[in-house]
Amino acid sequence: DSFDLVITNGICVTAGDIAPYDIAIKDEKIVLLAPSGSLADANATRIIDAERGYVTPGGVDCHVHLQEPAMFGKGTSSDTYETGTRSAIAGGCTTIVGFAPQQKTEPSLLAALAATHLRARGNSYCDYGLHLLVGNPSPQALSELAALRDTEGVTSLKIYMTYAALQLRDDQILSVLLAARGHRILTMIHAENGDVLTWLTSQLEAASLFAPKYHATSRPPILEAEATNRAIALSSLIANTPILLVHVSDPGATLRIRAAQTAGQPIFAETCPQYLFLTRDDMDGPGFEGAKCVCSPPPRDKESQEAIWTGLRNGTFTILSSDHCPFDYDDGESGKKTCITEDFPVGRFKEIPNGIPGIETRLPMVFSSSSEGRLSLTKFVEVTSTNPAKLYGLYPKKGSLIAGVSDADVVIWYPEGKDRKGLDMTITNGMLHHATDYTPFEGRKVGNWPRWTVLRGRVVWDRDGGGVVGEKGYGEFVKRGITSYMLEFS
Ligand code: DUC
Ligand code: ZN
Ligand code: ZN
Ligand code: ZN
Repeated sequence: DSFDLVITNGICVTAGDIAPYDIAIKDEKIVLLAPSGSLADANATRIIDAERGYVTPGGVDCHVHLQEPAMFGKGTSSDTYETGTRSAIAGGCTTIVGFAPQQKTEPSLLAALAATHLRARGNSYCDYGLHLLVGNPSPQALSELAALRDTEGVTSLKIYMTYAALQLRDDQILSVLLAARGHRILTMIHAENGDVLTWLTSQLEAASLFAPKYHATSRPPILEAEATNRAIALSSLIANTPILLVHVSDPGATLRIRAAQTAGQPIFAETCPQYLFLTRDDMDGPGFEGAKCVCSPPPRDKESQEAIWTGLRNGTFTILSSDHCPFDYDDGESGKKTCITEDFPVGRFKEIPNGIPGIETRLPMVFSSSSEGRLSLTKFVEVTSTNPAKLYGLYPKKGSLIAGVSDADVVIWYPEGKDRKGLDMTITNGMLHHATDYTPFEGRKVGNWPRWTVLRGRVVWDRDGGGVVGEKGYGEFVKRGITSYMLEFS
């Protein structure tokens, strides 16, 4: 038999175990797992010697904003589908799920989806799915859920409890949850109390407090905990409809989520690298640099970081996504994070687009933490690949290394130990492949990086042999099924 690609001499890590075996790939699929070294001389078009480096399933990042029209009123995405997905594969991520945003003035979800397909199609380096971002839960929109699921392969929605342009009232949230439940569609919720943070923002502005660091003051942790609690309460009213709380940053919110899970409610939660690696002090940088770390919810304090790590370890958080939501710091007119004007010489936190880039740094930063004992390697794979694939109906095509079943999406890391070529690197924006003019993680050390990224059997990233060697357009739209987790709650 001849294979397209063999990966020999690697130490494979899945959510279930760590073991040395060889992987054979044919026609875009993993077709065989065999004892380590046994395929070293196999008949294959290409053989990669992993040199005892770890081999993991390709990363699955299900919270990525690319090329969305200005939804929050300010800022233009600094990455397109092309540049964002190029950045993804260079960081070991082989599948993303982006957002198709429906504006408040737009009655149809299907129309919003079609508009996003036009931006993404033919432009992606990695495989991708789409969530519907519901800005207007009109009767028409909610009547389209069946078609979304059965025809379009879209099985999840995102709704907001904040942002004037998107914020839903509680009764609207209930309508969305009820409709979603009927079709076993998963609802993602951005839980911050929008009315209160708008009021706090006016208070700060009235006191002439405009600097980036006041972004954190305007969004204290209790706003997130309150809205998280409310979202959980609303989901319980609809016979415990499963929900996913996105980008959780606050220990109080985390405790509430854990309590609901302990009580048997189907509550899922996501966190992001910014809540593990940044604090609010990073928004107090020199000059206006603090704007580079402005995202919502804002990074919190050191103790909160510890609580979020604990929540990852103990399973409160099902997934870890990047929430890549990029805006240039200072490039061109639109989308700038610097909003310094004559009237506002220290800028104006209220005008800073909320969101940071991180699609490429997510896996290396969190993987490196495992060598510091923060997260086991199996847990790393679970929260960055396997669980996102299960949660969003991509499993077992994505998120694992199952012979005969899984797509051949694989990341090969550098061998650990002496002569660790490529290890102990310092992140700089210059080495990244997005189009954004900064990274909030500039200067941070990482202990490893994807050496090769393989997408459906093709090497698309070869760090020592050309860098990005994949092509735009090779990435395919993936129709998703019903969340694996919801099958338990039918
Ligand atoms: N929410 C997100 O999910 N991404 C960036 C901005 C925001 O508030
Ligand atoms: Zn194909
Ligand atoms: Zn959000
Ligand atoms: Zn987001």
